[in-house]
Amino acid sequence: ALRHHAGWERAWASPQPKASYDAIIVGAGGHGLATAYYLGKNYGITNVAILEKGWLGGGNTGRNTTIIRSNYLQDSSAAIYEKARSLYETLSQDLNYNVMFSPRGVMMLAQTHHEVRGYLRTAHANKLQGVETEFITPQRVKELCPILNIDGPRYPVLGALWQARGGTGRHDAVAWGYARACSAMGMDIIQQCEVTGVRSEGGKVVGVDTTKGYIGTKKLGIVVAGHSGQLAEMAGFRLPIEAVALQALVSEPIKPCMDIVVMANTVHGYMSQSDKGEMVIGGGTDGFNNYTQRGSFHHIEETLRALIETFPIISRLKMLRQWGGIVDMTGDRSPIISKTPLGNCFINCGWGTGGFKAIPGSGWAMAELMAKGEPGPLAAEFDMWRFKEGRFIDESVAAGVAH
Ligand code: FAD
Ligand code: PYC
Repeated sequence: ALRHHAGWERAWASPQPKASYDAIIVGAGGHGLATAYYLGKNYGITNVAILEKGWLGGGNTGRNTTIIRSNYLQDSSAAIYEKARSLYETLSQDLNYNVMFSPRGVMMLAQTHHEVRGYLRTAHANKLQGVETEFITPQRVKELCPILNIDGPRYPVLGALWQARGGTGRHDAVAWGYARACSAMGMDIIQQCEVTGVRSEGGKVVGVDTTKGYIGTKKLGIVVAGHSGQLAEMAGFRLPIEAVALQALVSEPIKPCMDIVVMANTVHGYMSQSDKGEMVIGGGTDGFNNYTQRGSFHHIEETLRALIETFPIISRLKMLRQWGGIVDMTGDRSPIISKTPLGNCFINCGWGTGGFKAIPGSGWAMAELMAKGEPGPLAAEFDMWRFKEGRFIDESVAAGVAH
């Protein structure tokens, strides 16, 4: 059947780099591509190159478990994650590309009294922020997810934070849809093009060295997730970011048995079912810094042990695939969307274990920052200097994934 694909039109062009651009984005993950897209769509800036050292969407964007929600505690977080979630609602129509957004509902189990208090607080905060969530009883948990064992054995389910409009999307399609739209606007997506240096004059960025040669630019956006520290070093500043591996795995496909997403953060595991029937599973981050896109072995055991307690019916499932991504963790578990010490050089990073859900909102805010040179309301609180000044945006509970 593949020979019928021979005449298919490519979704995006693969040009050679021009000598210079109005803006260069480093990193063709979801956040980099969305930044480029909204630069074009919202500000008419289309003389843009997106430089990618591997293949587009091959970083964390193509490696995540696709959970989308906006049930964060702090106002600035709720604003940007809810902006992203609401953009996801119409993203397929906006891009004319099916990103398979599935608002099937996301449930975060409360399995200790401390967690009950924490999630009640989040539900109250979300009400004030206009984000629809609710704290639900164990009986409602069981109704929504009959395969869940709410009695324990280690930690009984005491309730859950439920966001009915949260869900999942197709991660590759998000990258591909934005890429096609960027290419259609005349932007250059240049894969296999690693940025190896950042050049400046008079305190302002003037271009980048790459494996395809020097490319000039008036503005630079660094959007490289786990490699942010390396790019920042090239641009002459340091970031409060740690790179660690986060892994996921999928089972063999089975009949539909679960139509929501469940996160069990006390026992450290979460699960949803893909359209193909595979159970999509993940756990916590590695406890040490590393750049292996793999993750350590003991986490697989710990995650599966936790999920077998929570969902006993998966105990005899075979696992098909396992992989990891390098996530960029900040101390307060919130992102950085910021100007930098280098003029006309901007950075978007620190989404850590939770940035897939944020892609449209993050791109929207980063495009505004790059176009205007100053952050708009969505990005205003997420500058990198908050770590120096102690203005933390603590989201360690809402991040959901064990760190
Ligand atoms: P990436 O997609 O990693 O893109 C950065 C790109 O920069 C890469 O393609 C890389 O090759 C490129 N790059 C790096 N250095 C250079 C260079 N020198 N020159 C050129 N290009 C360079 N988030 C959620 O919201 N929900 C989830 O369920 C979820 N699950 C996850 C599960 C796992 C296993 C992992 C690893 C992550 C998960 N995340 C989740 C987090 C989410 O995947 C990330 O926050 C998000 O994808 C980051 O996107 P990005 O575009 O910033 O980074
Ligand atoms: O941010 O919701 C999330 C998430 C779940 C699993 C990994 N990240």
